[in-house]
Amino acid sequence: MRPTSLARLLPLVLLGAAALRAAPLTVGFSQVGAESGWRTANTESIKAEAAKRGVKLIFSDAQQKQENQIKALRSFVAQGVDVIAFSPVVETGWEPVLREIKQAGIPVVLTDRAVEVSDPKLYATIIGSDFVEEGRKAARWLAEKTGGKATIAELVGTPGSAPAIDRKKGFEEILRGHPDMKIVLSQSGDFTRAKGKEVMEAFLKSPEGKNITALFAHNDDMALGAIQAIEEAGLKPGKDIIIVSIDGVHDAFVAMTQGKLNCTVECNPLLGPQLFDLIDAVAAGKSVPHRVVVKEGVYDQSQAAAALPTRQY
Ligand code: GYE
Repeated sequence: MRPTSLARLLPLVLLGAAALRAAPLTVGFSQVGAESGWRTANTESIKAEAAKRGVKLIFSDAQQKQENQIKALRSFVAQGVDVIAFSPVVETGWEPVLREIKQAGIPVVLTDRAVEVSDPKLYATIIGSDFVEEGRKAARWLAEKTGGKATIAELVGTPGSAPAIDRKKGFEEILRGHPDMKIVLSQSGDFTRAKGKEVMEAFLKSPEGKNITALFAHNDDMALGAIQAIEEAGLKPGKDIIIVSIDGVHDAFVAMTQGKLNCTVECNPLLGPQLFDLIDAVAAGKSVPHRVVVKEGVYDQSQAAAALPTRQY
């Protein structure tokens, strides 16, 4: 080839490279479901951020079932997405599909819930909350409020999920320092309002239920369901039974201003911007921290009215 024709070709080659680099990222995202106010806010944050950045998002809702998530992950591989992100319903059972994804050369970014795997390199990074600390915060607040004396019912999150396991762990850790605080009833309400109500109804009818002075719900939605059950049983939520839950969704703040919920420990679902920063970095082959933790607070009734107008979820 003569040098003149090479010179003519060069701009075309450069243009092609630029076009390649500018091609929008395709990201497959498998969400847990739509079980709670937290989850709705989380989904909205992720979709809005993808749209803002011009990312092609293939979104899939697992309806709280691991088998649906595994199917979605395999279909992302088949579609050849650039990055796979997901919030795993439960902690275990991910090794085979994560290996398949690794073999396909697609990086994985976990968000919100963690997995238990023998090889931490099966995913690039996880961004989410410290659920153990959230459980500790709930117990510390309850110990302070009750002077270290409480007969507690616990509404547990989805069995096998990271937030259910870790929140219980953190809560019980603090309880060990308070011999007069005891959990007498504990059952899963699957992080939903309907289940929270149903299980609380059963609690209140049981012999141990008659003595409950406090409720620890692993999320606000279950607490809100339980509040209905408590009212229907002719008791006063927030007074006859002190209630602490986790998330900090809008309706929890409303319930606090009404005196029905006593405290919510914040768990921030607005992870979209940080999640896509990590996705972009991973797609560009940059190194990222293996774990990114979100900062969060604790709110009780005395702060609820002032905080309510500024709550974003
Ligand atoms: O607390 C709950 C949701 O994984 C942190 O899942 C999340 C939890 C959240 O259903 O409301």
